[in-house]
Parts: sequence; C-alpha cells; structure tokens
Amino acid sequence: MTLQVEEFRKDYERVVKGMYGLSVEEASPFQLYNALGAYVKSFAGEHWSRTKTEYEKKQVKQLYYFSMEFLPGRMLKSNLLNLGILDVVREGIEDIGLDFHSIVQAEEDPALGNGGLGRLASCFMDSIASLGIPGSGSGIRYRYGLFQQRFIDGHQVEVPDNWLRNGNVWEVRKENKAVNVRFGGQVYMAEQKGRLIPVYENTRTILAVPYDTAMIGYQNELVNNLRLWSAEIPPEDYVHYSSISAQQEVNQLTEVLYPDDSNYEGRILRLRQEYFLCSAGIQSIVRYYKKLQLPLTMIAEKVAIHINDTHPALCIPEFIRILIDEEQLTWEQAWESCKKVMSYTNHTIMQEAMEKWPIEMLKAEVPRIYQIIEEINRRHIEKKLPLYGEELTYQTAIIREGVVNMAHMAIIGSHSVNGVAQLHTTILKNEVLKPFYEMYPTRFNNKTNGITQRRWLQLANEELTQLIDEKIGTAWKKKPSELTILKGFVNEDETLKQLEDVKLRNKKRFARYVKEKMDITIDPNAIFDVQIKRLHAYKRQLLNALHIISRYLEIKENPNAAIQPRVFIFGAKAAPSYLYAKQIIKLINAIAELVNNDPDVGDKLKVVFVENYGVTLAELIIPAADVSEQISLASKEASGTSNMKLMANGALTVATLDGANVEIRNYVGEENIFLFGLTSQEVYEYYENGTYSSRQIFESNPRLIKVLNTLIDGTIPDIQEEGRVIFDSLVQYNDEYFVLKDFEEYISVQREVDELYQDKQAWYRKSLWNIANSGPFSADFTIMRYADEIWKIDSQMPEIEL
Ligand code: 26V
Repeated sequence: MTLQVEEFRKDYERVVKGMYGLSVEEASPFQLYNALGAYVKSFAGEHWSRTKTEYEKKQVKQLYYFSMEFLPGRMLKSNLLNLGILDVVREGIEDIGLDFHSIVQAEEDPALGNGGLGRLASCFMDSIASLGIPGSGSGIRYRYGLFQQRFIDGHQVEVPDNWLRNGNVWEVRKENKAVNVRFGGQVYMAEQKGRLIPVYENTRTILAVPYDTAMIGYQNELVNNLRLWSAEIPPEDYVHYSSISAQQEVNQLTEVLYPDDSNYEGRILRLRQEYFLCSAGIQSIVRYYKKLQLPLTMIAEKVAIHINDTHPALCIPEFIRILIDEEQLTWEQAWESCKKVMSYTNHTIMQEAMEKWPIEMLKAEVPRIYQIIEEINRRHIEKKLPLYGEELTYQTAIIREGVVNMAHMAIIGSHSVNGVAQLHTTILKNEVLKPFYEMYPTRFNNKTNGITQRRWLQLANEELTQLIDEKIGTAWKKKPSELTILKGFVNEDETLKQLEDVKLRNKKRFARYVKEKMDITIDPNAIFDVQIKRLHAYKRQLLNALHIISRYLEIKENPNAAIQPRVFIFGAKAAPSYLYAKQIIKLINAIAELVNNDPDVGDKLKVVFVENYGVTLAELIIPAADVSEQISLASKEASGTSNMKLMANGALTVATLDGANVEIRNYVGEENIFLFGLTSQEVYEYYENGTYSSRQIFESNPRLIKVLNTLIDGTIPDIQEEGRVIFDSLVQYNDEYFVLKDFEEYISVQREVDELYQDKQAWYRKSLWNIANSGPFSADFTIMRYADEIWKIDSQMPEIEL
C-alpha cells in the first residue's frame, strides 16, 4: 500500500478532529500522538485481520511465545517503519508545521519487563513478524510496569510506573475471548462414566481478559499478535466478590511486574501471576485448535509453545490438565503431545534466580496442578531409576526437599532446552544441568541471542543508517548478512571520517540531554564509555567504579599530566530489595558528585548516571557510545544483548570472555576487542580448589590499596555506610565476583583504549569493522534457527533469504 503525503495529511487532520474535536494546531502533543497511533492502528488493521484469516484458513502451525515479560519500547516509530510509511508520515506532519519528535515523545514506554529477558522477547516478536512466521506472544498486562527510578541524594528511590494513565492506543480489549482461571480450594477425583474426573470445592474463579497488540512485520504486510492478559472479577460471579478483600485479590493479580530481576523469592502473588498467564494462554490455544476440527492427539502438528525461562513453566501441567480433565485424553496421549509442543530457554545460571516453589504453596494455590506435577515426577522417577540409578535420578527429580524445581519440570516436559550463547550452553551441559544432559543429550542446543537492527540501528541511529545506505545500498535492511560488505570500506579514509562525524553528532545529542536533565556539561570529544544493564554484583559495575576512582586519584596526583578525557555513563536499575546493588548506585553517584565538581578534574573525567534507564534511554545512549563495557565475571552473564546493540552502533567492546562476548570476539578477531580477566574455566577452577584470596591481592597491590581506601577514608563524600559495606565485601568477605582479581588487567586494557583513541583513523577503522561484523547478531537469524530447529514452523514468505 503506498501512501501519499497529501492523502496522509487530510486523513490525519480528520482523525484528530474526529477524536478530539480539535484542529491539529489546537491539539496537544499527546492528543496528536494518540490520533496518529489510532491512524496507524487502522492502517495496519487490514493486514492484521487478513493475516489471522490466512493462518486459520491454511491451518498453519503456530508458535506461542510465553513470557512473563515484554519490553517493546515506544511503538509509534517502529510501527511506521515496519509499515513502510515513516518518511511519508514524518513529512506530512512537518508540512503541517507540527514537531514530529515531540509527538513521538508523548508515548509512554511500556516497561513490562526487567531487562535483557523481556527486551529479547520483544526483539523476537519483531523478528517473528518480519520473517513471516505465524506466532504470537503471551504475557501479562501489568497495570504498573517496572518502577520509575529517581535519585535522591544519590540513593535510588522507586516511583510507581502508571503507564496506562492516559490509556493505550495500541491495545484492543477482547472481552469475548476472556477465559476463567481457577485458584485455591480443594480437589478430589471422582468416577464418572468410568473415568476419573476432578471435583473442585471452594475454588475462586478469576476472569482473564486478553488485550491484543499488533506485531507488525517489516514491510511484508503480515501482522502477528501480542496477547496480554488482565485479571478481572467474572461478571456472573459478583456475589462471591462482595467483600473488599476478595475484590482486592483480583485487582492485585495483574497489578504490578515483579522487579526482582535474578533475585528469586517464592512469593504467592508471583506464583498466582504465573499460573494465571499459563492457564489463560493454554485455554485460548486449545480453544483455537478445536476450531480447526482436528483430533486433539495431533495438536503438536499445529502448535508450538515456547517457555521463556521457567517463569511460564506451569504451561506444562496446565496443558496436561486441560487435555486429560477437559478433553478426555489419556495421560500417555497428553504427555506425548506435551513434550512435542513445549520448548524451554534457560536465561541464567545464577542460583538465586532459580524458581523453586514450596510444595505447600502449590497445593494451596493450584491443587490440581500440584497433583499433575506429582504424577509427572512419579513417572519420571519410575522410568529413569532402572536406567540411570539412584543418584542421577534423584538429582533430576522435580520434587525434592519440600520444593518443586521449575527448571527440572521445564526440561522433563519439553523436547528442547536451549542456552542463549555458546559458552552459556556449554556451562549448562557440563555444570549446571549436567545430570539432565546425561539423560537427554539430544534435547540440549544453543541459540545465541540476537537484536533487531530495525529498532537498534534504523530507528535509534538514523544517521548511521543513512551512511550505511550510501556505502552499501539498502538491501542489508532485509538481509543483515550484507553488513559485511562494509568491510570493504575500512581502509577508506573518507568513510572513516564520515563515521566519526556521525558518532560526534550522536554524542552531541546525548550531551544536550545530559545538560538539560542533569545540568552536567560533558565534552563530545571525550570518550563516551557506557555500561547499561541491570545493577547486579555479577555484572560488576563496581569494577568500572574502581577504575574511575583510580583515574581520579591519578589526576589528583598529577593534575597537569596529559590525559585522554573520558565520560563514564551508567544506566541501571537495582531491584528494590537488593540492598548491595543499591549501595553501589549510591557509590557511583557519590563518585560522580566528587569528580564532576572538582576543578582539578575539569573535562578529563566526568561521570553520568542517568535516571530511569530503559528502552527509550537506550535508544539515545547506544548511538553515542564509543566504549561498550561488558565486564561480568566470566561464566555469569548468560549472553548479554546490550553488547550486540553497542557493537552494531560502532562502539568498541571492553570485555571478559563471557556470554555472547565470546562470539563477538570470534567475529571481529582479538585485535578488534579489548579482552581482559579470568576465563570461565579459571573461575570454575577457583571454585574447585578454593584458593582465591582477595585480601592477598589487595595487600600486594599498592594501587588497589589506594583505590579501596577512598571507600572508607572520607575521600568520596557521604558514603560512610555504603563505602564500608563495599570495602568489606571485597576485602573481608573474599570478593564473591573476583573484582580485585580482574582489576589490574582491566586498568591496563583501559589504557590501551586511551592510546588507540589518540589515532582516530585506527579507532574508527575498528569501529567500522565492528559494525560490519554485527550482522550475525540479528535476531532474524536467531529466530530462523528457533523456527527451523525447535518449533518446526515455516515462514509464510518462501522467498526469504537472510
Ligand atoms: C528472575 C526472576 C526471578 C523471580 C522474580 C522475577 C524474575 C525476573 C527476572 C529474572 C531473571 C531472568 C534471567 C534473565 O533475565 N537473564 C538474562 O537474559 C538475557 C536474555 O537471554 C541475557 O542476555 C542475559 O545475559 C541474562 O542475564
């Protein structure tokens, strides 16, 4: 469909008038945004309904991606881009004399996820639609997203994120598709017509109402669906909800996203949320499948269900429950289908992030589901004991020591288990999930994460996109492998200079934001050094902070020495209950306070910790980055995805050999990445022989002594408590994440960064090389592999070639 500027203008003015009774000149930026959103939605509506009809008519196999988190980012520009009308609409808006940017900024950024896992789910939604794969997302429509972060005296303060306050133009409420979800009560089995069926007593029923959002494919006229469920009181059941407390229980269910990234706590409400998503989602899948009028025993030919981390693993017993209790299949039939339908991705090896539910809690909240889990576990043990013996079988039990281990259930109940980067998958096989790998070697596979260049390059970095287009044409936008053609330009001085200019303009744009929001002046000619990710001890923002302190001390000792100016940029939220992470935030803010206001320091060193980091800020920061900090303790970061986004935008990576940094190294070569630190193997060796002594390292390194002393000697203002806790964690309590061990190498590799930056040509040669090698990290490739190897689903675009 082609759209003319004139035609758009007329339509748009009519929509604004229709919705608000205002002319475009009178409407507020939010009203203009909302009207444009409504216009875009109706523009896509045709494709949306056609796609749905086609899938149904052709009875194609469909994927359902279950995730407790989605982080889509603002959708206006991305929808315009994918519909192929971004330029026309922008031109039309500007012709009218309106400011396109302010309209875009009026949109809320739905923060329905914590970090990498939720953003990955949304990158995947974009790729699935863009590749023409029949698939939809299933998640929760949280009334409040991840908290908004404020800094008060350098401390993180959490403010509720009321993202739906002004409504949400993209969603469509589908009341006619609502389903009931049952909680609590008692269940017993009774015989009816020769079959055992469950009889429930004292249960509570909650209505799950879906809200659908179009997932628009990239210029392919295909539109998939993201279905988010919201809890409501069932209208026919109001008598049971006469008490305020009963009403509150329903409202609470989908009220707020759990912000405890990688910090599992077995809380009842979270369990209820998980079951709510799984039950509502599976019911709606089975209802759809039954419309096709095929035998239920063949459901695996039309349905693939993906479990994004263990959070939606209750899909497995819920699927069994529906097939045996409601559709009268035998256990064996249900179980065989279940394994064929389900697949599971593991996203972390951090023990504290592993979900384990107390038996008592499951019995009380979802008694029938607990019975089914018990039966899965019983049959598992019965079958494996004679084959593998007691020890191995016991290690893989789902129910053990009073808890239900969700990862074990996810593996046993599906046909595929994947890690998210090569190293991560290797560690799963050889360490974390070793007993399972022995039992089910063919189930394990790797799918290295990816990102969508549409959002992270085309939309976030329009200038770089234009430069790439000028050099290699536009085919890379549908075929990311073509980015390698840029390799032919690394010796062209003019191209390198143009790349430098683009980077400088992006840095200036970010500098304006920092000036306006934080009143800090930063020099766009300094190195912009970026670490953006959740605040977690294993990610080692602390190592970065110690490097900054070290630089500060050097400047103070020698104020006149020539030094390469650098701006250290942080974006990170800490889980509200994660005290240590919050103490590190306070530390970094205190360092910022100190160095940004010291006249000896000037432009040589600045520290910027942006408030409320999220997708929208990432889009501003990433194009402005020179250095990408990927410095987790080797083995701990499953993949990382900011590493890929930063690389694609021309930042050079300072990294440990962790997660997907390994693959980045393999593509760009050792000379084009700054590596340092322990390898994961060395880390595991330390665990085995227990010989690590952080105190020894501390005491034998004069620089470390000086740096760490600033934490406790008053050099850094206002961190009496935090400084002491952090100092002790490093020296007294043996430094769990080997920060001190990697410190010296980190400092020395950072010196190499400074040196290289002196030679702009050499720097931008490596920068361009990184961009040219970022194609393989397209989520399009990742999704193609999931579709081919795990889901067995074909693209609806037979001609597609990446
Ligand atoms: C854990 C929990 C525990 C229960 C409360 C809610 C909650 C929410 C999030 C999580 C963390 C899940 C693990 C995770 O986010 N892993 C990240 O996944 C990225 C995508 O694969 C990957 O790039 C990161 O390395 C990995 O840390």
